[in-house]
Amino acid sequence: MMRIPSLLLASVIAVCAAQKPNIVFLFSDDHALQAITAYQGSRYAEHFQTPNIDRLAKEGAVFERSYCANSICGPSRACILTGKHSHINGFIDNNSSRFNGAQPTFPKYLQQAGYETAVIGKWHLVSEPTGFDHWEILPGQGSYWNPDFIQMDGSKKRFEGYCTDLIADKTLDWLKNRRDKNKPFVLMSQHKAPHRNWVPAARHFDLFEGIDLPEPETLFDDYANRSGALKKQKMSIEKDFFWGWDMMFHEKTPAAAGMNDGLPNGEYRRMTDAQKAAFDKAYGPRNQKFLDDLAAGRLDAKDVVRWKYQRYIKNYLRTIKALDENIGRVLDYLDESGLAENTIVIYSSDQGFYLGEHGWYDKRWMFEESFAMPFLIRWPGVVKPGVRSQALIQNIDYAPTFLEAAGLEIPDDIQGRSLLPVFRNDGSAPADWRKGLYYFYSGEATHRVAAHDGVANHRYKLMHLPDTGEWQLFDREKDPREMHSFHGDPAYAATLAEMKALYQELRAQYKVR
Ligand code: SGN
Ligand code: CA
Repeated sequence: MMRIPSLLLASVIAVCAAQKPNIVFLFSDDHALQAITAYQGSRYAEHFQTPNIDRLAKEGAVFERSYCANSICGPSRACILTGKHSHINGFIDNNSSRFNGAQPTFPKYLQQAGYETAVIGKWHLVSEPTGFDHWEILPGQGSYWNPDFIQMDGSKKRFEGYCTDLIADKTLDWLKNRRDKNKPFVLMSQHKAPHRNWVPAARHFDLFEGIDLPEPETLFDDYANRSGALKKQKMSIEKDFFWGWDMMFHEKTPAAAGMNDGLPNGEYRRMTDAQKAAFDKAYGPRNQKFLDDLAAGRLDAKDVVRWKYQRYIKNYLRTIKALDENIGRVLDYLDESGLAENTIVIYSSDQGFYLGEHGWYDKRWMFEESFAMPFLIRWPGVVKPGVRSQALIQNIDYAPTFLEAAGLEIPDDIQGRSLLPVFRNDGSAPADWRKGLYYFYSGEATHRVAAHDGVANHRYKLMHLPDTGEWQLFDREKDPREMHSFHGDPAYAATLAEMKALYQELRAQYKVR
């Protein structure tokens, strides 16, 4: 038999490996579709754009029917890593779960296939990352200002600066200087922004000053015509914000009686004196004006809700401004280095979020704003630029997509489906694509959202609340804001039966016990 010189063999392997696409997974925390201009219908588009994230839409595809399997941080991330629903991967909720890092994940499969793997930024799965050649993560939720990062030796290091900038710095440093350039790679660059408590970078403290951002139509939802559970959770703009933590007051600023109750402004406490001075210069006078108006009786109860909404949404979008700028820095580097050509770039976030819809902030409910997840993908030569896909996709699909992209077999126990057939079909779902999505939320104590699970297809959504035995049926074509459950309406009897059948079918398919 002819012997192949080992140098030649090594270079053949290197060439084959080089053809495997790199994967840059740009991820954030709680970024709602309503705050991405590439998603039509961003109500803020007149005042606020995400030009860098939008680049991925122009050069790649936007998935308009992209959803999570469990609308909360740790669970969504566990679904992404494993390609399996929460009841299978074991990370059920944020309060009691710990990710079992011994189970197979897509980074592990790729690592075994010769990829170099890294995760930088927010992790939030309690146990340490496994399957990564390099990692540097925020402890738990992490901080916006002067954040700590856990190092691979377990130690914690504090870095001065703004978290979003620092995560991008570390991402670029890994891409430029730290990785093994002979290997294809997968890099998960995962931001804290725009998670609560929405503290901007100093350069954005004044963005949107002097303007009122549009309010959602349902800011003053009365929760009629739906389960009584909608009145019980604690995530209302009116009642549940802390003046310090969420509304940017703090001990050293004068406040009305009782206003600094509850959680203090923890980010302010982390700042250096110079950072505090910049913060006070921006927020001090605005806080004072609010207090003066309040004291003078110029604000009624609804005006106070409106003021809180403005404070909230402006800070939320300010944190996204820094996020978008930093996504731009990474995309620029991929272009300049020539990596872009053979790199899959994704932008996504662990779930959606309420930006005042139904009077809420936060997530957890299967209602559209928090069930939906952004998903934009650029993959030169495979994903056609400018595609807007209506295929029903879910976060359990990412792992099998990455495995197939790397030329690997998809193990039978993975529950998601590779998106490659959708990419090859210019964004249209192939004939055998899924007809519905399964969703589960545990009902953990934080924010007291009721436990529920359910199914959704292109038009209808069925939710089941086990604590009360209630069914809720929504018709997004007739009622896109989900203000009315039609479960008891005789005109919807056949639809209800069909959706219940889909619910049973998907629960059986996904082995829900
Ligand atoms: C914290 C937040 C909640 C948020 C959870 C989960 N409160 O508890 O508002 O729902 O995280 O968020 S805070 O007062 O600590 O900011 S998640 O993104 O990790 O799922
Ligand atoms: Ca989150």
